[in-house]
Amino acid sequence: MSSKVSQVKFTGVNPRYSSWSCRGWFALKLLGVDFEEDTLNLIDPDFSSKAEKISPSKLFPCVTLTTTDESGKDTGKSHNIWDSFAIAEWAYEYATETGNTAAKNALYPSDWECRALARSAIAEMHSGFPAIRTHCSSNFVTKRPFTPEKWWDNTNVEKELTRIISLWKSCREKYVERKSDSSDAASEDQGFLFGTFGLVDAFFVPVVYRIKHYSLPVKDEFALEYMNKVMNHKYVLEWQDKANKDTIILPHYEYI
Ligand SMILES: N[C@@H](CCC(=O)N[C@@H](CS)C(=O)NCC(=O)O)C(=O)O
Repeated sequence: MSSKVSQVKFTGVNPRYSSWSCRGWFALKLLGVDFEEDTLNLIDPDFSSKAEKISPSKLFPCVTLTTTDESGKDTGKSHNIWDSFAIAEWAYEYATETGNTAAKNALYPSDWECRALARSAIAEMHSGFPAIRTHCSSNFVTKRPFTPEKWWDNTNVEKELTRIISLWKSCREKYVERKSDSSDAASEDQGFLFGTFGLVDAFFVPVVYRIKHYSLPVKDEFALEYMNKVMNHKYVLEWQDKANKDTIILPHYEYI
């Protein structure tokens, strides 16, 4: 018997800090479904017991789906999708299965060559860049001056930053090439990596914040322009608002 998604619930953690939560949340925004939202607090003494009831890995974001059967009756079952990349892939599959072409094209580029590169860029972001993650922990609110003596001079942060900018450029080059080669690839060009703000841009939002909020030295014109576009996108501004309203301070992400 086939089941149908009747309700989508998003659970994230501390929006002031959680880079992974925002990526999963952007995927649902791009999918364009109505969803309920809940936020857990990493320093709540009951975090672990609350987390294990929702996410099998006890890591967030996690999306919980409620389903109905063919007659529209609640199946009484819920399905959890944890990990930002899994949520992104589920969103694309759901848009595809429900024939929602607008959402499908909002999530990933319609051209397969662009889509393959977008997925590779997301995967590289999802599993890579350990130096930036370690030394510039995610914080959507607090801005710091550039302090090279702290970690810039003796870590791989600069190398990773160079790679990130080169990855952004290769996405953009592929998009421009495919746009002129194939009418299928020609989404409206708003200057994002593949035209409009999609999953690939969403996965780089926390990196853009790290660059801006740790005042990392970026001189590349394209990168500067791209980062400004990202920070002014409506979903990013919405997340920024959530982060600004989050008053729970996690000292180990704040006073570094
Ligand atoms: N690879 C995972 C990482 C998820 C992750 O590490 N989430 C952090 C918050 S940003 C978390 O839930 N931490 C819980 C804990 O530290 O107990 C993803 O992409 O979703």
